[in-house]
Amino acid sequence: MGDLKGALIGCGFFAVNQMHGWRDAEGARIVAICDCDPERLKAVGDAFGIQRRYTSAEDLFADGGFDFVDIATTVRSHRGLVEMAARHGVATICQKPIAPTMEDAKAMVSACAKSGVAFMVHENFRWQSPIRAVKAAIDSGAIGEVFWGRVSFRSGYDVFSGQPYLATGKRFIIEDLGIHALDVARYIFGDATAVTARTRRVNPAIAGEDVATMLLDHDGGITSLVDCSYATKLPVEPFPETLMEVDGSKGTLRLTQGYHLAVHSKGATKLTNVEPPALSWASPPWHNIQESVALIQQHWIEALRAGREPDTSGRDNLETFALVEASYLSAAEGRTVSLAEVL
Ligand code: NAD
Ligand code: 89V
Repeated sequence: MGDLKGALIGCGFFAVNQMHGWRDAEGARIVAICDCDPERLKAVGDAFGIQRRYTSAEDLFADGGFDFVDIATTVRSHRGLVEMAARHGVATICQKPIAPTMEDAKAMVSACAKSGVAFMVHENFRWQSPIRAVKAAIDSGAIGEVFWGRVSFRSGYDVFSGQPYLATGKRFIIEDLGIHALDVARYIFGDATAVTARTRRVNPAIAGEDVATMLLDHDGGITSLVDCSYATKLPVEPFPETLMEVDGSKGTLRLTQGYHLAVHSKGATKLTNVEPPALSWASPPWHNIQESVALIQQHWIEALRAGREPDTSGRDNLETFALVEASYLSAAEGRTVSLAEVL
């Protein structure tokens, strides 16, 4: 079977990781790229040797010649581009956050379903190998039945220099980063039914909230805490590590800074280093995220070829996006919000 052909739209800050991932992927390659900014288009086109270049997505789709599109633009353009792909019958990956509103997100899922095209949200944090190691340890039964958990991302890293738009939106940390941690909570503890959230802005130079704390009720009775901050100045900067604590009926699990996994069970503690490999193109400390980009892209290729729904399909991601919407609503109104209110 020949390689799947892909086109990438949006040649910005993060897309470079995606282009590296595609270059190394087995079974797919990028044949065309698009960005409305000609300089960014040229930089990525030259770096990755892509000749077919477009400044307009309409022109890209009109010319066609690819099996899927990878949308790596910022959130405002997601709905228009996903609907355009659906109209052209092209399978689609879209970066997180899926959309600015639940109405847009649902319309995108529905457009792809009506056209019969596969649709995956690039929600990569659950593909990080330390998170996979946590899941495997729980699935092994070592800590028994899980009843409590925490997903934590606290940092003082300057994300604004690489992604200046993050400082300007009314929404910041839940929409951009908390969304990953909320998805990890779903992946590990199951779907949530309600959320209680508190937010605040510590950094006066940005428009949105940079600290958020979310208490989740999960379907199976598990309670989890999802907390994130970009206002936390630690002696050793943990960016971009997601830390975890899980308590079960027979033991506990801790994923601590430095990619240390401790599984405590039957009176013994097993310590494992779960640091992800730094791929040849990686730039630490981003190697954790970068590895997960390569893994989710490989998953897409396999799912598309097998005609299987990808793990983070648009349909699945509505549940994660609902947690984002419910968290903002909860924080604004100071009450617990049921997911059914926003879904
Ligand atoms: P960016 O602003 O650096 O890049 C976006 C690019 O898209 C720009 O070059 C812009 O010119 C182009 N663009 C915008 N609208 C377009 C359109 N309609 N047609 C063609 N080109 C268009 O942004 P970024 O930091 O690379 O973020 C892009 C997306 O990636 C965001 O949704 C962000 O949340 C997400 N992101 C994800 C991760 C992750 O780990 N999954 C990490 C960082 C960013
Ligand atoms: O993963 C992301 O979406 C990034 C960052 C880690 C900087 O928050 O925007």
